[in-house]
Amino acid sequence: MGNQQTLSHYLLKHLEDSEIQSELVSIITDIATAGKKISHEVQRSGLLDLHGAHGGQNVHDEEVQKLDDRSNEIVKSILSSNEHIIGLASEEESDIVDTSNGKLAGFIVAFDPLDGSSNIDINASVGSIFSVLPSWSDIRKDFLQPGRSQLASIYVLYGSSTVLVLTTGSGVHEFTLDPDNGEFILTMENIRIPESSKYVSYNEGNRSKFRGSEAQAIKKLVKDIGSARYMGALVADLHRTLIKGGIFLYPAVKKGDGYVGKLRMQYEVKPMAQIIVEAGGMALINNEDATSVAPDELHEKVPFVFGDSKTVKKYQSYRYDKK
Ligand code: AHM
Ligand code: MG
Repeated sequence: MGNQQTLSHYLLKHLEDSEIQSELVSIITDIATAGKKISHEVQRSGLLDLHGAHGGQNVHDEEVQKLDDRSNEIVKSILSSNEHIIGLASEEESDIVDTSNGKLAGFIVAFDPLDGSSNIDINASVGSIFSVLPSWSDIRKDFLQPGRSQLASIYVLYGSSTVLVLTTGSGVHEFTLDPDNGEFILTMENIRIPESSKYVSYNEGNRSKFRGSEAQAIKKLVKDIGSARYMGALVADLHRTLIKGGIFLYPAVKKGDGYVGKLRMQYEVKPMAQIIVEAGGMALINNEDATSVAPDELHEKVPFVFGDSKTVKKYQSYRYDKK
């Protein structure tokens, strides 16, 4: 293949007008390095005894897998030595990691080191997600900025090939890892979500736990357009939606006396919402634009719906319009 563009060349050109070009290039390059290392481990997980549970639970009371733990260590060790990054927040850590060394302003990164843990042991797709934000002094407060304040949102999908998809606020671009030379190569520029599609994606097993109005809306949607697809790993479900269109829903499910979301604002919802919106789609938390909602706390979980605009609007009309 002639004229291949590597991620670093692309970023230098793409960000040439940005006042924070060198900082963003450095941070995104480090994220890509972490992605390469995790991809390497994911591919060898069966051989390296990295399948199965680690034995502990994370802050969300979920069983931590060995690869979750390993991926978290990889990201932490690479990003904490980046001079521009002053704080990290991980889905697998109970609290923020301060990497400021006394610096007052810089960049903070929230990440889910390995999303879709239930796919690890079965050789199915998993991914990593990163959200890059500016920070001025109070790291803890600055993590609670809404999605539209993100300087970059990135995911790496470890599928049949490893792809890195990013936005820095001007288009969504995909890079594929060339296993022969270890470079991420530009494979899709300015991805736009197809206008509509027949795919509806949600965990059918949760349907009886949805609110009545939600279950009704989804039933109508499936009847109207539906062909079901669900990978159980957000990065993979989102990548399909980005390329093929359709809608993904993880509505609130009944727990005790109330309803709770599953997906995490910082590590999943904010960065994925920015990517979807930047590609021309829509992302919702309840009935609000997901990129404008500010989290109340670090590990907050919310209901999340996203997809091509036509299908999301159809869902909104079924779910929220008063008859
Ligand atoms: P994880 O970060 O522990 O892997 O959980 C997040 C995952 C998402 O990737 C996916 O969209 C969702 O949980 C699937 O949940 P469920 O198994 O309830 O359908
Ligand atoms: Mg996750």
